[in-house]
Formats: sequence, C-alpha cells, structure tokens
Amino acid sequence: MPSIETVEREAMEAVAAASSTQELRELEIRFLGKQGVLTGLLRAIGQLPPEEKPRFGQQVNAAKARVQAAIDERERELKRLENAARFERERIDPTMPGRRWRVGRRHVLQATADRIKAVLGGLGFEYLESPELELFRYNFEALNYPPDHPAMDEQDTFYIDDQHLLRTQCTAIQGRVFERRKPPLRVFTIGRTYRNENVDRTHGHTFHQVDCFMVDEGVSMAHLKGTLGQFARSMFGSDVRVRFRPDFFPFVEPGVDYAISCPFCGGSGCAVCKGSGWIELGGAGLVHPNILEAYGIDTDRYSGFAFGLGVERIPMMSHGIDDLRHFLENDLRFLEQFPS
Ligand code: FA5
Repeated sequence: MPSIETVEREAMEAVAAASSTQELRELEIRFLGKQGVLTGLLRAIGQLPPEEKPRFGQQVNAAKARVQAAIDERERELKRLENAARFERERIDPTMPGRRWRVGRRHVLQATADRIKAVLGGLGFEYLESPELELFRYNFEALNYPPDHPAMDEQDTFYIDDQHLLRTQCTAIQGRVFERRKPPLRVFTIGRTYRNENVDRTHGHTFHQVDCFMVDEGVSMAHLKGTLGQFARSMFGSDVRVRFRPDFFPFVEPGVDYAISCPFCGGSGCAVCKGSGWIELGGAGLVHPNILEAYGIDTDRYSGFAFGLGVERIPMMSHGIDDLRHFLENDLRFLEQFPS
C-alpha cells in the first residue's frame, strides 16, 4: 500500500501537469472519486490499531482536501487559458465592412407585364393565362390559317409532335376562350412565345407577347383605335399618337399593323426610330367572322377586335436597349439597372 504522501505527491504532480479541464476531471475521479486512489487508502483503516485510526483518517481527508484545492486552482487557471484561446479563435473584427445583401427585384419584363396588366385591367379587360405548350388546333387551325400558310412550317414553329407545339403567338388563347365563354368578352393574356427564328438583335427564339381581344355588340375599328390609343398613352406618355396601316393576319379582317409616334423624337425622326418618326408595336384588326362563326357566335349581332404586340419592345424603347437577347441572359449587371 503506497503512503499518503506518495499518493498525494503523485496527484499534485499530475494536477500541475494537466493541460485541460477534461484531464482534470479524469484526475479528480482517479484520486478523489469513490473508487479513487486516495479514497482507497481509507479502506486500509481497518487494519490499523484503534488509536491510529482517527489520525490516519484525518491525514487522508486533509490530503484529499489539498488535492481538491489544487484541482480547483488548476481548473480556474486552465479555464482562463481555454477561454483566452477560444476568444482568440473566435475573434471578430468589428471594423470590417459588412457584406451587402443583394435584394431580389422584379425582372424588367415582369415589371413591364405588371404595368400592362394595370393598364388593360383599368380598361375593363380580364387577365387570363393560356398554355405555352399549345395544340396545333388553337395556335393555327382555330385562327383561320389556310392549310399552306408558311407560319405553320417547321422552319418557323417548334413542333413537339403532330399535334403539339410551342405557341408562336398568344393569340392562341382566343379559341380556348370562345370554346368556354359567350360574348360580351374582354380578355387579355401575357406570356412566352416561341419561334424557330434566326436570332438577332430584334428577334428571339423565345420572347413575350400581349394579346388582347374584345367581342361585343357593334365593336368596330373605332373601338380598336380608341383602346390602342389609350394603351399607348398610358404606356408611353400622353403625347404619343398611334398609326394603323393595312396588314394581313389570317385571324383578322381587316388587319392592320400599328405603330406609335417615336416617344424619343415626338415623330420628327431620330436614331431610335431610324428616322421614320414611327415605331411598330404589333398587329391588330377585327376578329375574322370565320372564327366567330366556328364557335357559334352570331356575327349579325357580335363583332370583335384583337391586337397583339411584343412585350420586349416596350422596355427596349423606354430604356434605349438595342438588343433583345439581354432580357433572357440573366446578367445581373444588366438587370440591376432597372427600377423594380
Ligand atoms: C402576331 O404574332 C399576331 N398574333 C399579332 C396579332 C394579334 C395580330 C391579334 C392581329 C390580331 P407578329 O408575328 O407580327 O403578329 O408579332 C407581333 C409582335 O411580336 C411583333 O410586332 C414583335 O413586336 C413581336 N415579335 C414577333 N416575333 C418576334 C421575335 N422573334 N422576337 C421578339 N419579338 C417578336
């Protein structure tokens, strides 16, 4: 059996050498715990003569108290060191400049679409969605296309199979609405359209259109002119004028293309309008009677107008953007320039 002094010395040396609080805990158990070495000495008390027992007990307990005090002292010291090391490790520099949060914003095309929705909504038109993956039937057949029309060619249209295609125009909504609703109708949609185009600054394979139509009693070109005039003034300012020229689309009769007076030069001619004073926006006309009749709408009583235009055109003009490909490239340096 080792002497009290030997065990105490061994314990004191181990405590002094301990390099972590974890190690101290282990020493505490090893020397002072119920099964500990110092505590174990007390078990020998039974073999001592009765007169020595109290003194031996006191000596063991005093040694235990000293070892405990040494452990407590070393623990305080180690905690200080451990904390200092942790603070060093987790040190932060409050003078460092903060990281700037990038706040999300509406895409410029979304902001334009929202403006269009507000304007046409304000004129009493109802916004409806229509599928991008469309049936040949709605994109062409229901819109009075003759069977040999070149727009239906694979060179112009992305076909999925015999019956399905990516819509080439938002006008495809018309048949879907005529099928389910009866006049009076005032409807518009805004969405993606796709064409198998040779891509350049003003032509994308993927772009956006607004398509709007109205069917009611006595609707005429005057209503179309009034609506498009109001639309153009709301989008581009109160001085803008609208010009119509005859054009052909299978689904309108008469058909027109329409332009607005250049908002940059007021019509006198500049670089944006290439000197013409006018900027073409889209196509329009009176809904072809063949279409109304195909959906059982009485053409003696009802007539309608329709118009469609490219959404990209609007911010291109308002912000002087010369290449439509920027809109879908998602370069934040481009997109962050616009108010959201
Ligand atoms: C049409 O798509 C007709 N559906 C518009 C219409 C609706 C006419 C209702 C009559 C009645 P058009 O193919 O011209 O027409 O396209 C209309 C507008 O979409 C164009 O003026 C142009 O602004 C835009 N657009 C057409 N093709 C592209 C393209 N590849 N890239 C970007 N914009 C385009």
